[in-house]
Amino acid sequence: MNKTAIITGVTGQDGSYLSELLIDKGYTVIGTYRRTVTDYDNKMQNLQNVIHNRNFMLENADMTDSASIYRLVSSYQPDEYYNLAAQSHVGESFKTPVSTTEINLMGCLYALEAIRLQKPSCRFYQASTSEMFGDNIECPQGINTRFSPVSPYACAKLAAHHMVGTYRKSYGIHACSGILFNHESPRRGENFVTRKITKAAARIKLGLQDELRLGNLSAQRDWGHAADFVKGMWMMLQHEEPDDFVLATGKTNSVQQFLDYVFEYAELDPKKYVVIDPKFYRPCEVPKLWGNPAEAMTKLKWKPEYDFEELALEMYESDLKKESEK
Ligand code: NDP
Ligand code: GDR
Repeated sequence: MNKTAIITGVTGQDGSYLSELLIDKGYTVIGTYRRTVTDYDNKMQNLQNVIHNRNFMLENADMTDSASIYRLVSSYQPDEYYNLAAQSHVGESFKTPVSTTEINLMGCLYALEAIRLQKPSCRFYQASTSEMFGDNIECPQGINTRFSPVSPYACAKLAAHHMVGTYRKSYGIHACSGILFNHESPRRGENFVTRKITKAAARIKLGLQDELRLGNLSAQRDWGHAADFVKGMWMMLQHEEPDDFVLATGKTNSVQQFLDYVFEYAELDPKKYVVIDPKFYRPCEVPKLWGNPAEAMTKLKWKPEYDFEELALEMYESDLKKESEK
């Protein structure tokens, strides 16, 4: 029998790639989004490849509304539940610490409780994050590295992470946390640094913009492609033993290196266009993320296919096309 999966946060970057993957595998996908008064078409932009598929359904739900999460699990009795919904911007979480915590922690707890009470055999995936390693610069960071979160975003995600482990141990729920390092794509939100850079480079190239304002260029990140990472999420839930896994490429680059690579490809001199703006600095920074995905590679046979250069160029080319068609 075909499986049914709930994906919260389906309109985001990962939700859209995961929907495509699951539909290709024959799943029925229930994707949740939160209604806003304006901009429905824009919200659905990432879902163009699945939105008309008869095995894809959209449901309205808010992660801060326990009743809506409970209703979803109760009515669809899912085989798998992927909790991707989050206030996912680290910098923004300093400005909205309470709502970030409500969404990122309580949303996870509501789902775990709904599963425990309504469908305990449902397998659960939680979107944990390398931000939980925070300012611990032990490198590379792996499954046994000490957590040291330094933002409201990461604190809420770490509490949710522990909640997942607690439900697994206490109730035997097949619940897994994927500790994912940064992953990007042409569908990345425009206020994350990679997309901000590729979009600006494209617009500068086309004469539509003449300045790019950025914050800390020395931060280092382990950047992979979202399409590779959603495969790892699915693999975690197919693994017999529920466990936590790190997904990363195993390589790290600075924001400056990402910037230089994209601008050089676009034949632009970053010095002419980039302005450092303190507005984009965070009260506390995560200086270096560099992941060790050894367990995922051996136990799940997961392996990322994209490298840093392919990722950056795909994002730039996509932005160049979008901006020139506007
Ligand atoms: P996005 O920001 O692209 O997507 C987040 C999704 O969550 C959006 O669909 C958003 O909808 C939804 N959402 C936010 N608040 C609520 C709410 N209150 N109720 C319902 N839905 C809500 O994130 P990504 O796709 O990049 O990431 C997916 C998950 O993985 C997130 O939990 C993120 O924290 C985590 N993660 C991401 C990594 C990355 O590098 N991309 C790395 C590690 C973890 P709306 O449009 O309405 O805001
Ligand atoms: P991050 O991603 O915080 O790692 O979280 P982001 O792209 O926002 O920042 C990466 C690094 O770039 C520096 N930076 C800037 N960042 C933004 N957004 N805008 C700027 O102008 C800018 N200038 C420099 C940041 O200070 C930071 O060091 C992402 C999110 O997807 C999280 O949800 C996820 O959990 C982690 O990755 C792993």
